[in-house]
Amino acid sequence: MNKPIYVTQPSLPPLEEFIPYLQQIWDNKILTNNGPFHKQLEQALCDYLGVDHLALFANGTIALVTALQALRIRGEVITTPYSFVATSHSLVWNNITPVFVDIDPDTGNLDPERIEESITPATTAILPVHCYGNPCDVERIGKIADTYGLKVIYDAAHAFGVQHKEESLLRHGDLSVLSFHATKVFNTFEGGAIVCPDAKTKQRIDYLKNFGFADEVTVTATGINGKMSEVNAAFGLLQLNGIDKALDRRRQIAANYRHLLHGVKGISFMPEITDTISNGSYMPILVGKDYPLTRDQLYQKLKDHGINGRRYFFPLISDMPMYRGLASANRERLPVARQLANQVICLPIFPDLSDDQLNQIVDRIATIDR
Ligand code: T4K
Repeated sequence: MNKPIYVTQPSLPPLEEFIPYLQQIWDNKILTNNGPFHKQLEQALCDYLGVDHLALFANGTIALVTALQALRIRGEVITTPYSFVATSHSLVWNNITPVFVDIDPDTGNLDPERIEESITPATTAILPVHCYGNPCDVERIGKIADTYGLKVIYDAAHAFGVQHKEESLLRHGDLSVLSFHATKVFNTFEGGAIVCPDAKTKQRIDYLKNFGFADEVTVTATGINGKMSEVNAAFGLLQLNGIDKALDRRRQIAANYRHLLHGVKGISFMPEITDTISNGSYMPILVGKDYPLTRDQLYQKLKDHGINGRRYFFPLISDMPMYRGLASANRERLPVARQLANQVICLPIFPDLSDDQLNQIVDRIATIDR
């Protein structure tokens, strides 16, 4: 069997390129707490992403938890069942009740048509996800939020570098939260960030991620330790040098998959979204009734051949034991999300995936009897 291929693999620059960064950390002995690399990476990411303010975090989950704290969100929050568990977990860690709303099958994102019917007097915010980097309907979500006086926090864990209508997708909503986990298009081993529009909010977030400290003796809030270390920040700066090339290669692989799998009966894709430059973060295919194998059979067949796709996002969050009891988790309320969760396989996509590997994957899908 060939070497296993995983759903993703982080791109790593040559190790010797990282040594000078480590040398600087060894020389100045600042390991964390808003050190020089941390400051540099915050600025470099604002410049690269085209956003005004960004606060680095130790990971995306603690950034989500803190974003909800920063805006003092309480009560109920409307969110999607079709995501990684961290989205809903961040609500529960803040004693907030997630209210699951069904999704749009073309994007995997919250369906704006279904949001208003779930708003109650306890609703304070909407927490949508730009699933697979597909932009949410930011205009309509923004309008609903304005009408009902709700905050919007985008879980943008998949959306690094996505441009929508000629600007960063991260400029929408009150806050956007990024993940820089090893499996993401831009990684700092572990890491994350909150993107915010104004300096005052950024300051509150900076206090919250550092136990609430405003200065040596003043604690302004019950903050947490969510800081990114200098090693992670230095690695982020190095990674940023290669990000354009990495995104280009991802987009090329996505286009190749679409081209090569076009016409395979029973296999389809989500439509490409207009006015959007995607980041090729995930490569979801939908396995339909016309395909000779079920989704799970194809998933297993690929696995047997060393091709480790993933069923992101199966099971639905709303079907997990800790959420199942919620009224909004009722099976009948989420038919589109359920259907998608039962159809999707995310195929391997990462910059170092070779054309040979890609052809091998396509061949396994297109050729049924092997
Ligand atoms: N919101 C959304 C919408 C998210 O998708 C996520 C994370 C978050 C919030 C939370 O952000 P963080 O707190 O994680 O920053 C992975 C990731 O652990 C998770 O970050 C990610 N979403 C989720 C979609 O995928 P798993 O359990 O599938 O990861 P794992 O360990 O099975 O990795 C997948 C494959 O990647 C492996 O089979 C091999 C490869 N891999 C993985 C790692 C960790 C490597 O080659 N190297 C590595 O270091 O959750």
